[in-house]
Amino acid sequence: MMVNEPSAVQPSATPDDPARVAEFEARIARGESIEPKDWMPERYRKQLTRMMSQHAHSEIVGMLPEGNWITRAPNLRRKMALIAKVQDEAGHGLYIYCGTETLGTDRQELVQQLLDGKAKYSSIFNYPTLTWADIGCIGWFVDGAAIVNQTMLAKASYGPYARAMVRICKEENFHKRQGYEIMATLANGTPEQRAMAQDAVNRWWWPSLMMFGPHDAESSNSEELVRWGVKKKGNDELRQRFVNLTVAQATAINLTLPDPALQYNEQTENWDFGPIDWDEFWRVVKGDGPCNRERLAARRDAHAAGEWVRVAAAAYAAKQQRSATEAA
Ligand code: FAQ
Repeated sequence: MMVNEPSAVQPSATPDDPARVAEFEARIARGESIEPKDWMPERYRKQLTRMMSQHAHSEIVGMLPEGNWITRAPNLRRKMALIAKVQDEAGHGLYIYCGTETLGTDRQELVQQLLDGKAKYSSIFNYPTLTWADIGCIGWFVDGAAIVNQTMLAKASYGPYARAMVRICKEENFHKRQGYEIMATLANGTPEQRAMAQDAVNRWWWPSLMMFGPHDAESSNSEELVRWGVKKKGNDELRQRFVNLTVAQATAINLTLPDPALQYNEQTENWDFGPIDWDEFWRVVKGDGPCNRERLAARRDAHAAGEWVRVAAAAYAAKQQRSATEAA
């Protein structure tokens, strides 16, 4: 993330009418879906725009580490699956940008914020994909974590976001399976393939836990987002759910999660895990991760290379408009 400090949404200058806020919160308490034309507090709109645009940017930047391996996939079947996956991520980004537009912010403006290094995207996409096993690990861990997080968001109070999440989660499930299958194949392969799989697990495990965001006590946005039904669970609960699910999956393919403190807790029925390196997390969030600069440079290059398409599309639309006016 090429940004400076965490920028929690600022309170809006003009406070919303308390009676309308109370009515809005009563709707949320009744489990009603908030739709684009409904009244909503300005801060709800801003918080959603912040979170959804970060999510959309993550999907688009998230194409880069995997796209990097399309030409090097080990066989045609793997190549086809990977192309489809990367294409799906582009689709997810587009649904979510469209969802954000329903809140009144143009996609162009959001993309510009990303290109200017002013917008956040998920920390996980600032790590390099060094071997083919990294592609398996992204599907297994990163899509796995995304499913845990987004299954909850599919029940979010804002209708367009929740509906986008339903479809996205279906596709992420397929992505996770293709990743886990790659890992299972490598783990059962030659000693070199096994070592490659274990090395990828060692490098991707902790950054995947960071995807869920800071501990709840440090999470500046959670309290408000949970109150407004956007987040249904806090960061820590979702991270714990991901750990609980993943331990058994690792055991099934004889790979070891790189955490000596990982231990089943009979009382809580959770897998306890060791401390996360939050210094590393914030370094990456603030723009100083292993690939932050490379990722933004790639997005800027892609945007510049696509300029002619935008110009052509605008010229075509203008021509269609002229023809329609002349015919009328
Ligand atoms: N990376 O107060 P909180 C995917 C920031 S999609 C960077 O807890 P919040 C699919 C946070 O923005 C992955 N920054 O924040 C795929 C805030 O800063 P701000 C993306 C992070 O919003 C797979 C500050 O820290 N998924 O993987 C991160 O309540 C494979 C304080 O944090 C989503 O975006 C982080 N990991 O909770 C694609 C899901 N964590 O804005 C391609 C939707 C926190 O105040 C290939 N988003 N920060 O300046 C969410 O669920 C939430 O936004 C959280 C963060 C949970 C990410």
